[in-house]
Amino acid sequence: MVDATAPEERRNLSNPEDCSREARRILQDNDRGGYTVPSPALYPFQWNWDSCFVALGWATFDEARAWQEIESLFNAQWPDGMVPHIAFHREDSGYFPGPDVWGTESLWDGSLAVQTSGISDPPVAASIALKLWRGARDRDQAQAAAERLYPKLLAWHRWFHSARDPQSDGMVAILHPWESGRDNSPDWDAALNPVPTDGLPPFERRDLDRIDADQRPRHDQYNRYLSLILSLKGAGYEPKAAYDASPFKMVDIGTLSILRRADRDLRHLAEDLGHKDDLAELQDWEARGDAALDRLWDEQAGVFRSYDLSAEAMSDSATSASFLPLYAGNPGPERTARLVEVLQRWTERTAYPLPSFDPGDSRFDRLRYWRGPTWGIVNYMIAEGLSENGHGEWAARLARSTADLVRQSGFWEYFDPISGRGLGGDRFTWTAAMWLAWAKHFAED
Ligand code: 9WN
Repeated sequence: MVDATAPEERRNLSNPEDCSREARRILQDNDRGGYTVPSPALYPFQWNWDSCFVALGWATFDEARAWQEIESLFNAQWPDGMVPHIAFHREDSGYFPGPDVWGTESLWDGSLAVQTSGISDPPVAASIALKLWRGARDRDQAQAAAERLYPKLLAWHRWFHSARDPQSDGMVAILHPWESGRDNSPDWDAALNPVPTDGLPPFERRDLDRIDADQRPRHDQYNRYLSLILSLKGAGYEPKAAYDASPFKMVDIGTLSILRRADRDLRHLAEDLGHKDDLAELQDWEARGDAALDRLWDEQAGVFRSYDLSAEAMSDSATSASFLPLYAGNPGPERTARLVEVLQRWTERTAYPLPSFDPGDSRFDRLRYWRGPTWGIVNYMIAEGLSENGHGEWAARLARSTADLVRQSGFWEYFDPISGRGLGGDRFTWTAAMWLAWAKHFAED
């Protein structure tokens, strides 16, 4: 089982230069030739939003490699525009559920370039592509890459706004907790309860070979994850059939916020590249996104929440994703101030913010995956939103917290928000990327 970083390594990482050297090495060690794996033993394939964040890290020392990271992800895009959450470029039996469980090999007359999962991931790609494009030193390379990517990004966003929003009211749904990237968040507890688990085929989790069980989702959740995959697979992953068949239909406040920002950033990319004909469609998506975000504001609690479309009920939890509407754009000064009040309360209870779940809630669990621990990528997005909404001091605080965690504990997948102990996978690529592209600038002597 993995545990805290060796003391010697920790000493080395207290120096920011050594930290940056190690972060670059982590990306290089996990480069599989055009794509980067999150952590080789735990997640040996290409993950969608991981690759996007990782591209920001590559861009700090190898711009060509950064573009290649995003382009390799879009090589796995489905003909209907969906970009899967995992691309299984090579065989590896070390992860469950692998390609055999997803069974996407025969789809599209077997024409997929790589085997993939059958669900998507939070669409950060357009926002990352815009950052790469606007910050690029090699303009010719950036022009060519952005032109190649743009139609693919547009097709993916079209897929979200049609396949996952059949009412066209902006309430874009996820059909599996893994699509949120926040697998076992308390946001999904109530909606997962009715998911049937009778008659599931036996399966063997591989994550528990490597990580302590108290840092991972519980088994009853894995049963439900598998049951949902089988329901989508049974519908042939056909968008309408899958949407109708899925017992889990959530408007995730995280995905909705990320998509809202990505629609705006894709519009900026369209403007920069001169794709004027697409602007009206993009603006329409932005307006729908605003309307949906507005519906998810809880005035009494002063936070945004997710929404269960099947039960027609707001989720009963406030999670770190409740702050992502700051990243989406501009929630307005009053709502922003209310969110900052909640942020203040949460950080009073945790030395290393931002916890992924309300530390005052009885279900808070400082070790268990998305039910308490702090994640660097979430801190990054919320900090972007805070700084753009006039709260630079708070943004810097989250960046310093992330930098301290890395320097004290190492490049872990996630961290105990109370002790700062590293959790999950070690030498994790998106944590390395967040250091290089962002947190290192806030490291204090
Ligand atoms: C399922 C790769 C991924 C991240 C997710 C994180 C975790 C997978 C798992 O790892 O999810 O997709 O098996 O636990 O929750 O955000 O993209 O790092």
